[in-house]
Amino acid sequence: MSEVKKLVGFLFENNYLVTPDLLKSVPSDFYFDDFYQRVGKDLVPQKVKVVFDKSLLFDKEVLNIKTKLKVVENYDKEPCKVEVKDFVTYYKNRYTQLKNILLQRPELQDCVSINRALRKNPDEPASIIGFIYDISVTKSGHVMLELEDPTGKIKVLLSNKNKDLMELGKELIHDEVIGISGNCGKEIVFARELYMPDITLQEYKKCKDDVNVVFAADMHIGSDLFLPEDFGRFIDWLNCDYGTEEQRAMAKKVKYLFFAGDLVDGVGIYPGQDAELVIKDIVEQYDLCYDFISKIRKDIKIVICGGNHDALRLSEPQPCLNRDFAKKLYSLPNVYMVTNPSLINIHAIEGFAGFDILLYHGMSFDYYVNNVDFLRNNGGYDRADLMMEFLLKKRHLGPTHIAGLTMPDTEYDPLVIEKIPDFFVTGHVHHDVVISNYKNVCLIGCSSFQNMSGFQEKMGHENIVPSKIPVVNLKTRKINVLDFSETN
Ligand code: D5M
Ligand code: FE
Ligand code: ZN
Repeated sequence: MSEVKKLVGFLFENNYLVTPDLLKSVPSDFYFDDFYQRVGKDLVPQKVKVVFDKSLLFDKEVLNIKTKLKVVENYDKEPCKVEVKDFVTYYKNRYTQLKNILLQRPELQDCVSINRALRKNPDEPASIIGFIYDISVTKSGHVMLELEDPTGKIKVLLSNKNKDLMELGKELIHDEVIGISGNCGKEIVFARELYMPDITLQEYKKCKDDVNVVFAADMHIGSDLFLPEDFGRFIDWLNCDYGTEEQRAMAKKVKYLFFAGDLVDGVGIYPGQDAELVIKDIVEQYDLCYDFISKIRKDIKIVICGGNHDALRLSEPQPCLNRDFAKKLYSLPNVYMVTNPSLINIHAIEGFAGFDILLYHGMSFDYYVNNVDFLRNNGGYDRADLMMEFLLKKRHLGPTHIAGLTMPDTEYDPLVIEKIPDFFVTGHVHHDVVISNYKNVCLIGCSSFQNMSGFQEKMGHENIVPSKIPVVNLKTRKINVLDFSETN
């Protein structure tokens, strides 16, 4: 007799309802004897027929794995009136934060203020740390920078004879903070070395529990291009109700799920959006989002941040989703609302430090793809991982002032990447999932659940690939990408 038949007989005898849905949920590795020892022998026979709780079919070991989630950094300040002088304080703070990171390098220990470097004699060595105020290429092909710190501005020459400097020069952008060591000329430093705040090599962590974490973004619920069937299949898979046996086994181990923004399409986000909306009310858009997300197993911890389509201010950091608009989502016990960006620690259990996840929607990518040749010529929007690497080197999520809108916090700059994460996860681009590793930080660019828009087509996006989901195993660090599209 098959294992499933034994189960059906047993449930029937004890007056439990056997539904087709229940039968579909029986795990591929189901053994009746195990089930009987675990659950069956303690089951109370029913007087009237009742539905059997299908979660009991799963191995208790997996279901009972403890999970832990802590929001490490969230930007939960109340909005306040912004004045021009706040930007001055904001940039001073950013300078101090990034300078402190750069000062961890022995080569920059004896750095001086720009004011002092300007007074040095020709040929004297000097190290300085400053914002890039200007970048240009001289007639003879050298890169000329102008660096600024709170004491002044100075020119810095990157000679075209120095190949390493020329390579680094390709990645430089306005307003990032760098360190230079070199020799002084008259009101100029001839650079010998250029230092970015960059990250150091990280420990490649693995945990002892066989658990999975899953990343998604950009459903754009409410848009006529949202893919409800695909998203529905994803939810069914999470509930072990969809996919091959192997895929369902993978779903069973999912304990954490992250959404990296643009959950809904929003209202009034761009001119003429109304015509492309099937749901024109923001609350109804979030309500439909709730209808999907509320179906997910409650033992999965779900983290949500907003994006530029969510009903939030565009200045970064963006606050958590609006409590009135997304009221129903807030009612879910397993949902954690976080800001964009935020840092979340998962699975810090039994002496293990857990994994830090930097979650960022990715709005600043638009500026960098369009303005940095180095990024555009190396895959542009197809390579969210290169953009993440680019930002990690600068230790900032949007260094260039005109790259996006910023809330000028007067206490510290929350967009500085102070703590180096284990995972850096973004959405926004809607291209195929990208996975990469930079100094052992796992970089993941999510796909979407929205078909290509007219705007994306006009902007020349060729690789819009919705409905793909990366599944990361935290024990092995193996990553599988699942495809929930219809054609799959
Ligand atoms: O927009 C995200 C999508 O739109 C993504 O595919 C990039 C594309 N996009 C957004 N701005 C630009 C610019 N400036 N150039 C090229 N492509 C762009 P979202 O509306 O957030 O879903
Ligand atoms: Fe989007
Ligand atoms: Zn977006």
